[in-house]
Amino acid sequence: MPISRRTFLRSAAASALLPVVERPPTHLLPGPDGDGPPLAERAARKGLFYGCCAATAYLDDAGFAQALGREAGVLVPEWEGKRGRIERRPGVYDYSAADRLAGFARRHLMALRGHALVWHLSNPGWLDEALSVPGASDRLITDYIARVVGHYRGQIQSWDVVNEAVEVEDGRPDGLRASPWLKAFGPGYIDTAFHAARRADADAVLVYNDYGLSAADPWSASRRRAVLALLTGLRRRDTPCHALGIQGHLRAFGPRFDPDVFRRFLAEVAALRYRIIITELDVRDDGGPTAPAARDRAVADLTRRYLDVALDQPATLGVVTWGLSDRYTWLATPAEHRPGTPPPRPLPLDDALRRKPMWHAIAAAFDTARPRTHG
Ligand code: 9MR
Repeated sequence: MPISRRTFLRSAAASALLPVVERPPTHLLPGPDGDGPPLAERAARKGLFYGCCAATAYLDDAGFAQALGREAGVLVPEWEGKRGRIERRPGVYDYSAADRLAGFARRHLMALRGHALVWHLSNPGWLDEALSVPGASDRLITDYIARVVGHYRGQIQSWDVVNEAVEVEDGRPDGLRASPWLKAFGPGYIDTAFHAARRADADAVLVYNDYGLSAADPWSASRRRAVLALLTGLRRRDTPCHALGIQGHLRAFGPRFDPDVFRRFLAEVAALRYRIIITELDVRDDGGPTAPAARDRAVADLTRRYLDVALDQPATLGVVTWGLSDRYTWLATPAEHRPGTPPPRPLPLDDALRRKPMWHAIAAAFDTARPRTHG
């Protein structure tokens, strides 16, 4: 049953923190699969949001673009919002690709997430060089953020301001990654970035985003500890970071997922007064049975158990999957996929854009989530 237009508009905002995005009634119709409303609507009914990442190349695929416009209420540039794409030459900003994604989002009345301002990967070569010069200026952070966040001011629901700053293996007591940023400026670069983002857009939800926070193994436990320490410090210093982005790259046949461990972590994050966004959900399905149906079941089962915990935490605002269809996933790239093994099926729609068990798992998790009562 389609929800009322008013409910949709209110809940598309996901919280008082997020801007309302208006979508026309056509978006409330069931998809061609005939098995009910899209994920964006199911999330919005509960005051949550659902979205996914995409790249401009996928928009040229008409079938995919249609599925994207229907299922997702939030769009995230998969890589074309990164510095290596936007500032290829120092001080020369090229927003053409990210703007095309923003235009798609606008036309389909989707909200936009920004990803990612300060990361150790996908940077232009000149930047790594500039950061390695002794006495480098922190304007290498603040100028970029002022320009890019300023360019999208008013269009972005939430920004991944700092991405993946934790790497316990680097051996620092604080668990921070010995990234070019940290080497140039010390741990304060994280605060510098959030303050710059806040100055450039006072309304966007500012997010610290990281991976390896969900499973029960010791490696994930050490990452959780480091992230909690980081969030505690940011809060103590009154740094304007509003939410933790939990990437959620899961493994169906990997380290055990323990709902209680994850639940406790979310509660600790919420107790520090952070909101939570699941920002890059997908499920690796290698290392188990090869039959697609068995893999799909395992992926869906883990997705459901994971999201039931995530959505049970009142601080959680929404869920973004890292892609929509198995047709386009980073897990199929040569760096991630072993030749001769079955193509990965980590996302809600299969490569023919049909809804998979994972889609139904996400739908059911939204359907059973407690409604949010944002002001
Ligand atoms: O999926 C993204 C892929 O297309 C890019 O080539 C890659 C490098 O920019 O980044 C991938 O997305 C990553 C995200 O930005 C941060 N978390 C891990 C994601 C998967 O590597």
